[in-house]
Amino acid sequence: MSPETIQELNRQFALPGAAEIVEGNGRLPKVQIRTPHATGEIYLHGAHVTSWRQAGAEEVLFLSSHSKWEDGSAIRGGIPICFPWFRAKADDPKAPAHGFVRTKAWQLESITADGDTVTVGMSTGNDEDTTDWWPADFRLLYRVTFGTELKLDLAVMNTGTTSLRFEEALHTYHKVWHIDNIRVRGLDGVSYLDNTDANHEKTQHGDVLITTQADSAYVNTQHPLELVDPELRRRIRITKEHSLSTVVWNPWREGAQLLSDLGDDEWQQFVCIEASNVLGCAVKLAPSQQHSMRVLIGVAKL
Ligand code: TA6
Repeated sequence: MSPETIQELNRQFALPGAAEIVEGNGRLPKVQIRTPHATGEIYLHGAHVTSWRQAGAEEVLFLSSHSKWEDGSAIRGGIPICFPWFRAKADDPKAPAHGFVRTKAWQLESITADGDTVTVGMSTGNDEDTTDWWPADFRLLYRVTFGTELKLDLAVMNTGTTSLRFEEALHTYHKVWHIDNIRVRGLDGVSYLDNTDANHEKTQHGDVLITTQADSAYVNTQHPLELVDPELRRRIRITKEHSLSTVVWNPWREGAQLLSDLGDDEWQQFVCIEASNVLGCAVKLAPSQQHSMRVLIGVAKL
């Protein structure tokens, strides 16, 4: 993006001392947020949150040192937005995995401050590229609030004249000290589809420990979760609204070897915990209807 455009965006949206648009990796524009309680950043590319931390605390999100930073590619790490399908598109193997909104520039709509929080609003919608993949009229409005908690609100509007069926996921890469020593609490007894085992349905017993490749879609669950990291001495609390599924993923060594945008051994430094509406929990939206999925991420000391 040209410096003039960044200058123009700052003229329209910057909050001096709290939020400004700067040139990020790959010369992609990002909104940089600094408040007395937190810092964070979100790229216009994919409306992709790539950092959030409470003031004086450790980064909460993982970001690959080998990520691509270009139009048409997804950033590896942070919070990719998966829409309007999850994983491969069922009827078109050539379609981009996880849909087409995480690999394109969104429009910056607003930056507002409320006390010590800053909220950034971005939007995208159908265009000639998207209708090639998915013949639907839609608009997404994503609002991210950076404060002592991180609040995500993804609103989907059906702006067409026919009903929509879509999947969505906020594919959050949580930074961990080492994958061997973390656990995810809150899914005990919940059914999940194991994508490492032909999506067979299984039941979770106790906390989720990651001891091999994990790719589990927990279905019909609105439970709040906790990611416990003894070495970082913190608990990440994840609560969600209007999300009926949660996906837990780590590629492990063998899966990571297939990912050119992940550094050596970086697979040990994250776990994805994804608030979502996927597989049997996909959303149906009548014309003019709107659906908002919300996620609240907080940090507490262990
Ligand atoms: O959310 C888990 C998952 O669907 C895995 O199956 C794996 O494909 C992961 O997403 C990463 O997908 P990506 O297209 O970002 O490499």
